[in-house]
Amino acid sequence: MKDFETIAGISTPLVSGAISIVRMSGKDSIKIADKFFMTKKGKKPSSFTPRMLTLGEFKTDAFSEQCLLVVFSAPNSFTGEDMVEIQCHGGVMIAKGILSTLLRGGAKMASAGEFSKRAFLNGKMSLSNAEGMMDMINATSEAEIRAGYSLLKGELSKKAEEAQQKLVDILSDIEVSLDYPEEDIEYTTKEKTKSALLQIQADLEKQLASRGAGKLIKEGVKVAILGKPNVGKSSLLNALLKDEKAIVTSVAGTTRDIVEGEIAINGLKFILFDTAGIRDTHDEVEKIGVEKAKSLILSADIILLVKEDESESDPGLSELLKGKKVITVLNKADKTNNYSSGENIIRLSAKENKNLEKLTEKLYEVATEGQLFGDNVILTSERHYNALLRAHESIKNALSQIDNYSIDVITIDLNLAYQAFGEITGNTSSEEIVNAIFSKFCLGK
Ligand SMILES: Nc1nc2c(ncn2[C@@H]2O[C@H](COP(=O)(O)OP(=O)(O)OP(=O)(O)O)[C@@H](O)[C@H]2O)c(=O)[nH]1
Ligand SMILES: [Mg+2]
Repeated sequence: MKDFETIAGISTPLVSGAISIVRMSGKDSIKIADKFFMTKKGKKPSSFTPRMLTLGEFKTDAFSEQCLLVVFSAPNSFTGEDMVEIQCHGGVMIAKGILSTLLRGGAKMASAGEFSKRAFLNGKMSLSNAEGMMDMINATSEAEIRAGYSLLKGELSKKAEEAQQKLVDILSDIEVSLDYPEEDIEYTTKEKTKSALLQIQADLEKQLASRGAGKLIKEGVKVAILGKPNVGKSSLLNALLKDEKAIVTSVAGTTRDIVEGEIAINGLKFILFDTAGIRDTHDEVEKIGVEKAKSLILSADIILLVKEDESESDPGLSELLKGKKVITVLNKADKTNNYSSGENIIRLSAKENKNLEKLTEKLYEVATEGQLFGDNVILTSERHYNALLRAHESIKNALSQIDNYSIDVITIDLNLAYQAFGEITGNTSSEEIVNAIFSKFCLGK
């Protein structure tokens, strides 16, 4: 374990609440706690049983606080170092008073993510475990939390470690074959190496292909609601949101600005954008709205093209919609009482809330393309994607050279691949990358 300075920070949000937690990590933390905390019977933290909450009095210059303290001794703590956690009454000033007392006692103020960074540096978790933890903390949908949990559990880093182990095996085989440079050994080594590399390549391709789904999970699926004026776009938005968010009137051209709202379907986040009805207009404000609606098409993942009836003429969007995922919504089905739906055509009534579940099912199906967010690793992070892309490139290079050159030529590429995998586990990442990742964490985390 490395020796770092003892740090202290407030780990709960700085708002008034029921309790706050102040914590310290580092070899002096228990010694510092001894200076300020004592039980009724005069016992100090250094005599406490680790992992047992103990009631006592914490003395600051300004006040004395009755609170709970728990000691963790290295390496059995979150950071792997000696740690002290103080659970005091909530409220900003009490926690701040305790923190400044600890700083006076010799602790250094923890920077954002420093506790987690120490956990990583002390080998308590891999880099991608830590990123998974942060993803879980910041998750706004169930799919995000599931993906974060998979990272935290180490599913991705396990795969990266396995690939690294395979590369080490290959590299040592090559080493051996170079020491015994008879033809046939090199030949069998080449064949063995090739099949091992092809296996790594296939695994990588599967993981890289999950990036699309990973983006949707992290950023949400962007859905633009488009159509002519008065077809019921805003009514549809409101019905999906179960909220009267957008203004609905019988006047064509009601919506001008883009109105946005979020829903979850099967735990996946969808961001809905209601837009101005598309038509030629001389109204200056409406014109801007129509342009905004059209430009939204580019960034949307799915378009809901709302119509009142199937034979309705195209509102002049067909060029723009080329190559996009479009679901046609035939609204106001209550007028005809025909709710039959076809492939990518859903009949519904936004006003009467009928058949909306057909649409949400369809949205999920189209967004995920039938791909299940099951047990597979899903790449939600651009950093991981880039690392695996580099690993893939190096493996590809190695495979393209293996038949034409002496086998030692590929060791350079194999080492590069090893390094790229190591950026996921953290065993080859530079200090800069590590710092950048942990600086995104909260203070006190
Ligand atoms: N019968 C029936 N009327 C509907 C339905 N959905 C919307 N309407 C009516 O259609 C009119 C227009 O609805 P909006 O939701 O404002 O339509 P819009 O497409 O947003 O219109 P613009 O913002 O002007 O482009 C309103 O009078 C709604 O009450 C529906 O499912 N059935
Ligand atoms: Mg509208």
